[in-house]
Amino acid sequence: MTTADASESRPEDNLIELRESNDAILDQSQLQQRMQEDGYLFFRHLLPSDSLRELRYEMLKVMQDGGWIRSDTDPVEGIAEPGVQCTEGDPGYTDVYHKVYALRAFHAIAHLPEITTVIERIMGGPITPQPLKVARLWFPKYTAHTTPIHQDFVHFQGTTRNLTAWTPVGDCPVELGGLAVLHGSHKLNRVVEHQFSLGAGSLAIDIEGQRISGEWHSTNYQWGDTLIFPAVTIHKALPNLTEDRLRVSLDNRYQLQSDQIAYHMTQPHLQTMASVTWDDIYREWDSDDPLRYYWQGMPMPIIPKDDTFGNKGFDEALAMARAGSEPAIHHLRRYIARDPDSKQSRLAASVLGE
Ligand SMILES: O=C(O)CCC(=O)C(=O)O
Ligand SMILES: [Fe+2]
Repeated sequence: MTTADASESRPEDNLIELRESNDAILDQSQLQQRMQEDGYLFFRHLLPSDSLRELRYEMLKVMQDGGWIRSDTDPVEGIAEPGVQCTEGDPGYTDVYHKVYALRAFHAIAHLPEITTVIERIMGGPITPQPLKVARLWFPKYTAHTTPIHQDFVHFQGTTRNLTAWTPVGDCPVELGGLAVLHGSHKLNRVVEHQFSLGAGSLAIDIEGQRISGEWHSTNYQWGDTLIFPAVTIHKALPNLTEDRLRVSLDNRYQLQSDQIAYHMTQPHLQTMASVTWDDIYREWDSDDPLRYYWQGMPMPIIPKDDTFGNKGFDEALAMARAGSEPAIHHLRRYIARDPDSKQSRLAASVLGE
């Protein structure tokens, strides 16, 4: 996709262009067949760019007011304030993130018919966007914290047939750090072992160690482009290598209304990091807004979250920190900064001798 001389070769130089499926968008069996072949479907300009442009302004204005975007710039440029870097797990991230999370437009995008009709066609029955929506606000050159190689099931659970839809809020060329999928990896048809890592979700797959191979597919994303994949497709984010631009994207999940949902997917994202409630999120919304608690009354059974994956990663971080691993120490310090009295923070403090 991109070329570079060998001296400046980077992992993303070996990317293969995503297969576009706009030509098959109305053809259910073609969509299902391509999903079966590739482990993803990719559509150019699926979401309306006027809605996304409005959303981009609103999101980046909140980030500018929160000190993340240079105050002397137009927020839509997404130019990060020099010296500011934070990510999921940092208290400073959650403060601004939950202000972005309160924007109605951010939730509404996932419900647009442009996407829900396509998801319904792929899944073949009545679907719903899951209540827990996600935004990723990724600082430039903060590459140790790039989302690592993973499968979504370990984080979002419910069923492995759930679909994720990833959309940048703005153009997202490769160097800004878009999403890449491991072509055909869904054919493993199982959740593979994950271990502790920095980056969103804190869990990564060691694909070499597990002898999993394949080609990485990605693209220079444009406004409205949407990548859809099931919860066992292996994927990762590319590093944001730009000088000064923030990467802003959405990843929302969809399920059949008849399928079960894990409890945490009915709650706001990063809730455990800041104990935010839907009433907090909805504070400025109209009281009769149909998007408030829209899932209540839908038939899906709610099941408890399975903490096995996360607990294993945390135990690995403890062991690695004991052995002096800097990323693991950084991870444990975040727990302590967030909530020094939690059980995990006390374990972290005893390992770090703090
Ligand atoms: O955007 C990112 O950095 C991660 C997104 C992701 O893993 C997903 O959409 O499932
Ligand atoms: Fe993911």
